[in-house]
Amino acid sequence: MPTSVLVIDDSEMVRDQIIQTLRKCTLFDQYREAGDGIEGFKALITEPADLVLCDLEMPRMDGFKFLALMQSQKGLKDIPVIMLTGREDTELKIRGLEQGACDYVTKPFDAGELVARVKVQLKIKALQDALKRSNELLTELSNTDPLTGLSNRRYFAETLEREFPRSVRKNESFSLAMGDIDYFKKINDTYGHQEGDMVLTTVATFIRNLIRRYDVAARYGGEEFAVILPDTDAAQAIQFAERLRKGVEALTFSGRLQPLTVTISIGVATFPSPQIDSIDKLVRSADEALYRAKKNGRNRVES
Ligand code: GH3
Ligand code: MG
Ligand code: MG
Ligand code: MG
Ligand code: MG
Repeated sequence: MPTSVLVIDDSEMVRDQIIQTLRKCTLFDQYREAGDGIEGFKALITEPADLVLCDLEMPRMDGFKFLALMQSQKGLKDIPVIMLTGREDTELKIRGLEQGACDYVTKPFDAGELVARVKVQLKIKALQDALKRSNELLTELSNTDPLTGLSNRRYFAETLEREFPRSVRKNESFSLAMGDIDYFKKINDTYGHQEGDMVLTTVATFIRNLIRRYDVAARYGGEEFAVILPDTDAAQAIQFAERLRKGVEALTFSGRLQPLTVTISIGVATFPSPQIDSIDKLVRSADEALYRAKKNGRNRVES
């Protein structure tokens, strides 16, 4: 990604001097300029920058209005802004810092100081970006089952808490399918635990490829899977479960597992229906349907 800086000042001479100074140190790939806050804001909307240097006193839109506008925009408020102020403008510096600027450079500026201050802001920005990425990774990790890569039970519960009320509000149906691999213990006993794991990841990958974009598939327990199906009525949910059941039955395995056929029993529950008016009842109902599927011979869908 090319790095870019935006210099906003109503004086073309000041803009030129700043850009020349930064160019000498090749701190950025792109140097853009704007003559006032409005132009500057438009430039950022078109394409964000890694750093903004902004004059305070400008016609049309001054630096303070520009800062306020940036703070109000989700995609812009994390871009560091260094103010350009007069040497004696202590009040303005304080106001600017309070309104979201991260530093200031006084005019007429000293080239060495300008470069040093810009470097500090780029360093902070790099750290912030790294922190954001590692937070995203951490969230991803804490939501994911390590063996299968499906969502884990924690994320499953969180998704239900979020999506179920949303569906109720929108007057949409909402379904849940709970599947449990049949006689899985026997697979482990016959082929070993590692091969058992391989069966789990193969089934999980199949489920992941079967679901739609807004469905959430989770590993609910050892060899139990749950699929959240928003905006899905009872008939559609049963249809989905049947496709899942048939698909698992048709999976083929390689290596030592080769002749193996795996089957899955599935219970389905849907909101709205007479007994189901809460997340708890939805889960319990899917679980009871799964129990019936087991009792009625396995490799079945019940609702
Ligand atoms: P049923 O048809 O009634 O579901 O029978 P089952 O054998 O599948 O059910 P049971 O609950 O008796 O056994 C589930 C087994 O799944 C027992 C447990 O050792 C195994 N298991 C749980 N988690 C894992 C795992 O992560 N890897 C492997 N390989 N096995 C697991
Ligand atoms: Mg000015
Ligand atoms: Mg089980
Ligand atoms: Mg069991
Ligand atoms: Mg089982």
